[in-house]
Amino acid sequence: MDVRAAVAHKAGAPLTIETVQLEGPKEFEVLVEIMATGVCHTDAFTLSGADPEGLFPAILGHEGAGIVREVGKGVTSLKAGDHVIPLYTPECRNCEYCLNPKTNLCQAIRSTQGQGLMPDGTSRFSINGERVLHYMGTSTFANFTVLPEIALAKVNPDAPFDKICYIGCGVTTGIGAVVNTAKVEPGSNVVVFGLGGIGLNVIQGARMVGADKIVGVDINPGKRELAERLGMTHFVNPKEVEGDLVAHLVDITGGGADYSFECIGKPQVMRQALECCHKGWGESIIIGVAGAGEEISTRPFQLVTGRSWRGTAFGGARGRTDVPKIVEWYMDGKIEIDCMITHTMPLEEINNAFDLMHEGKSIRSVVTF
Ligand code: NAD
Ligand code: AHE
Ligand code: ZN
Repeated sequence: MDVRAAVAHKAGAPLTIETVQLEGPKEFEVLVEIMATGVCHTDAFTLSGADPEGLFPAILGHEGAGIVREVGKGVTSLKAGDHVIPLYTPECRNCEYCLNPKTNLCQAIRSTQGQGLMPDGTSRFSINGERVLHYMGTSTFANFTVLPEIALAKVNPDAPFDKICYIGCGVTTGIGAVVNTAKVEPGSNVVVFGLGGIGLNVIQGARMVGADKIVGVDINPGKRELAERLGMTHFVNPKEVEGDLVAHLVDITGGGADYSFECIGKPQVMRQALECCHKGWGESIIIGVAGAGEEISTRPFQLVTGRSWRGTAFGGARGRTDVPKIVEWYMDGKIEIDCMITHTMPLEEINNAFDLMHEGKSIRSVVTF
């Protein structure tokens, strides 16, 4: 079938809106009509050329919501008409990783997914017979896409697509990092670096679990107001701190953070996030994604003296199990989403979503089809 998609032909170039051919779902695959998709910083990261796994031409996008239109042979858990959220971290419930409660990183299809291919090693997308690659197994910057059954969470059909698409990455990553990965306890002091689409969800997650001080750090003072609304108790702009930022944060938290979260993707900030943690027990969680060749460093003494460095993907969430629950949290008013969706636009204006992100003017832009 012909579909409308934003195609990334090469690194650093704007996306182009084109008609693309999409093959129907094969065995254990599902055709989904995408109704809305968010634009995450990771899409910009891959488009920039900094992603070691970035391949072109591809259809980016991994924060979508839509409706099942057709299921391939062997699909049993979904049917046409079901409302779904695509999962870049699938949940097969069968692999060594899914069977280990310590991780959410299902590996059933990870190798083909990283090559921009479906599990059978081929792509469903093409333009005039030339292959176009999938991205993160989701490719939500198209009005139709094909995904493996294990990469779809079935959600409440009353939930609005243009809001719950954000649960496909940002909301789940931020809240999940607090709840699943760090397991922040009530009364903890938390420092969040980067108050964008991910960091704000870390903040609302920290508020939800009853954190005490929730310190937000961002070089853009425009992020302050929304962060305060979502639960931030102290704001720090590193550009306005006289002296050492880490010492300042240790001071505000009365000895260091119990938990810190890096939601930017900058190795030098990751170091600050680790070093502002409390001696003896502070844990720093890396969420931000850094470019090819970048590395983190610190004095080993930071770890010897009880701080620990950890990371999280998709907030440690098991998508088919956890994503429908997070949709219910939204429907029940337990978490906020609407206030973070600052812009909504048609697919034709998707490049504007990237511009707004780079200019620091948006939190989340959502494309509706
Ligand atoms: P965003 O652009 O919305 O937010 C980034 C924020 O960081 C902005 O508010 C910006 O002003 C701030 N910032 C930039 N440099 C800073 C500095 N030196 N000090 C303090 N603040 C600074 O991005 P996002 O969508 O929130 O994504 C954040 C990061 O998380 C990206 O690296 C993205 O790729 C990554 N990410 C990871 C996962 C995961 O599963 N691990 C999931 C989603 C996103
Ligand atoms: N491909 C990059 C890393 C990108 C990355 O870390 N992606 C996160 C999700 S970011 C969503 O916005 C992730 O899920 N990582 C785990 C995984 O298996 O990809 C690289 O450095 O190669
Ligand atoms: Zn993302």
